[in-house]
Amino acid sequence: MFGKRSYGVIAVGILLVMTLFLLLFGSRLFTDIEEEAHITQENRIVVGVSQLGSESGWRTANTESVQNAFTQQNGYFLIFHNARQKQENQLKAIRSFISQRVDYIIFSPVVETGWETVLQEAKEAGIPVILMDRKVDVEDESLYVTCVGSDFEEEGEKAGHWLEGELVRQNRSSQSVNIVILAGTEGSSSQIGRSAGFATVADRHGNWNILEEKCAEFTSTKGKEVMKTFLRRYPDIDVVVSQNDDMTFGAIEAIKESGRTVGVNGDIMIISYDALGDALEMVADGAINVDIECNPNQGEYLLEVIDMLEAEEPIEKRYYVEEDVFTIENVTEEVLNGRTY
Ligand code: GZL
Repeated sequence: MFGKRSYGVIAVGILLVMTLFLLLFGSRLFTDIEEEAHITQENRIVVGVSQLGSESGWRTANTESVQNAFTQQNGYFLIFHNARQKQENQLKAIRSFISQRVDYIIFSPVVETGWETVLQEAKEAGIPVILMDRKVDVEDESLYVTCVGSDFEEEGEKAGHWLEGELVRQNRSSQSVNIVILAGTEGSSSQIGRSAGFATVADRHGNWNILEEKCAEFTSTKGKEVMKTFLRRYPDIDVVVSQNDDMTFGAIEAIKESGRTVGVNGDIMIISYDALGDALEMVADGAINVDIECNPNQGEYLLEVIDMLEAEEPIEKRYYVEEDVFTIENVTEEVLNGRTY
């Protein structure tokens, strides 16, 4: 219908109209978007979160709970940073939150020490700091408002108490028991607390021999590697205490590859922490004897704390999340179907 020349004229005409539109309204268009972003950010509470990494299934669930809590719909502008297990990355992230003048800083400290200076900087900037999951070891506790997390020492004691009861049940409470411990990130409050809590109970039993405690970084790869070392060094291990499920998964692989068996009817008892859904399946199957829950769903607790701070209500120094202990006796279908992580 139209010759080639006509199509060319039409194309040039459309280009001219579009250019004219952008010249007249383009700057306003972008300004509107920018202002909109600025306005929405202005009307929202800006929270800077430094997450320590993504080393485990627990950490993934913890991150999801934070991201599901601090949403635009809930009135928040979330700046989220993953430090990939490095404290220096967390320090950089916190300083960038300070320079961006966020309303709140939340972080899960990868280790307990080395935070005084940056927390002092946040305090001088008038930005409240909330600890998530793990604690910091500081002289001046006014450097942070509160901590939402677990009582790791209690978790360690729960593991010890379970083993006490189990050995009585097996009529082995006076026999020699050889124990190895896969520890989490050295210097993290979860590792410090769980090790201390279990040791408190173990110290009451002269027949419990802790052959070795070794860091396996809360990862399944390292858990398998360290367990292989333990199996080479100690031919008669009775109990593995693994400070998270990811290390447990790796350890069980190593034990099975060595020809030994695990769990309720196995050679080696498995005590684990976190209570991830996949691990609870293994509790139900009898491969893991007991799993001490560590609840990663802290987003709602953090949201409530900030609501209280916004309303200038009094704040506790610590808020503990609810946690349970799982064995084959209480891991029901309902529990398994109800797991959110
Ligand atoms: C516990 C948390 C630990 C988990 C691990 O609160 O700090 O770190 O037990 C995670 O799975 O890596």
